[in-house]
Amino acid sequence: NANGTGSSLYSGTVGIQTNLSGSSYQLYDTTRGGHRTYDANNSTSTSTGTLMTDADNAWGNGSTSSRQSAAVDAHYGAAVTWDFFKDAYGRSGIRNDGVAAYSRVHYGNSYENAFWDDSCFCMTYGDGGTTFSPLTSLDVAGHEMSHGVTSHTANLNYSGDAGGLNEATSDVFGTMVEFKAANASDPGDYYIGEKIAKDGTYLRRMDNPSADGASVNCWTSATRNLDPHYSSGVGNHLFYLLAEGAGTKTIGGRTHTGTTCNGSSLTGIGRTQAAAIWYRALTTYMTSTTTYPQARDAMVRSAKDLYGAASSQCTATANAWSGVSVSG
Ligand code: ASN
Ligand code: ZN
Ligand code: CA
Repeated sequence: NANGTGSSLYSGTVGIQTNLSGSSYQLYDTTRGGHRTYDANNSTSTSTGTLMTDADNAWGNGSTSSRQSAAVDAHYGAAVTWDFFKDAYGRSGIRNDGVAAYSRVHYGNSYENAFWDDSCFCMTYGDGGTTFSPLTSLDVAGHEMSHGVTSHTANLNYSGDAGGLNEATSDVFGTMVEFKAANASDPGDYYIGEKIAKDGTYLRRMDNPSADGASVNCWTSATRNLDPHYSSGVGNHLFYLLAEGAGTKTIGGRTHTGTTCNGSSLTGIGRTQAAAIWYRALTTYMTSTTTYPQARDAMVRSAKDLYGAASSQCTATANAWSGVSVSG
C-alpha cells in the first residue's frame, strides 16, 4: 500500500491509496477491499481494460488533458463511497462481504452516461460530450455504486413506484457521499450532477425535483407511470424535507427551496439521521415491489426501531411523508 496524490477533475487535490508493483504505482487500493481503477481505452466492450499506472504516484493534472484525472475522481469516489457505507452503517462494500468492485473510466467515445453493472460487479464512466464533462463527480459515483447496494438488499424493481424508490435511494446516498467529502471544490448540496453539467445546471434537485421540468414533487397514483429518474422526485423531496425541513436555504452555495405539498411547516432532523432511517428501511423492510405508501410505513417503522416510537424523529418521518402527499 502507498499513499498517492491525485489532481482530480471535481474534488481538487486528494489523497488516494495506490500499490507499488515493481517500479510503478497502480490505482489499486488494498485498504478497501482491493478496489482497482482501469482505463477502458475508449472501448465499449465488456473487457476490464488496462490498470492505470504511474511512475511517481502523483496522478493527473486536474484537467481532461491528462487521462489520469478522471481516474483520480473514480478511484477517490470509490474510496469515499466505501468509507461512507462502512462508517455510517458498518457495511463492508456493496455486497457487505469485504470485497471491492472495480471502476473503468474513458468508456466509449463521448459517452454521456455512467452506470453500475451487477454482472461484472463494476462501475463504468463515460467522458461526456456535448452535455456532460466526464461523469466522475462524487454524487454520480455514489449514486451509481448505491445501485449495487440496492440490488444486494431490497432489490427494488426498476419500474413503478419501486423504480422511483430505486433511483431516489441512489440520489440519497450519492448525496451523502458528496457531503462526506465536502471541500471547497465540491461543497455538499442536494443537487445531483451539478459538477458535470456543461451548461452549469444539474441533473436533478432533491429540494424541488419539479424544477427540472419532468420530475414530480408530490406523490399521486400516476407517479408509478413515470421514468424512475422522474418518479424519484417524490422520494428525493421526502428525503430533503426530512433532513432539512421546509423553507429556503443556501447549501453548498446553491439555493434550496423545500416546499411541502400540503402546506405544512417542517423542521429537519439532519441528513445523518434521515439517511440512517432510509438505509434501515432499504435493508430491513423494503422489497422489490415496495410502493411509496409502503415506503412510508417502512421508514416510520425504521425510525421507531432506531429512535423509539415516541421520538421526534419518528414524528418527523411521518410528517415529512405527509408533506409529499403520502398519507398514513
Ligand atoms: N446513470 C444511469 C442511472 O444510474 C444509468 C442508467 O441508465 N440506469 O440511473
Ligand atoms: Zn440511477
Ligand atoms: Ca451534488
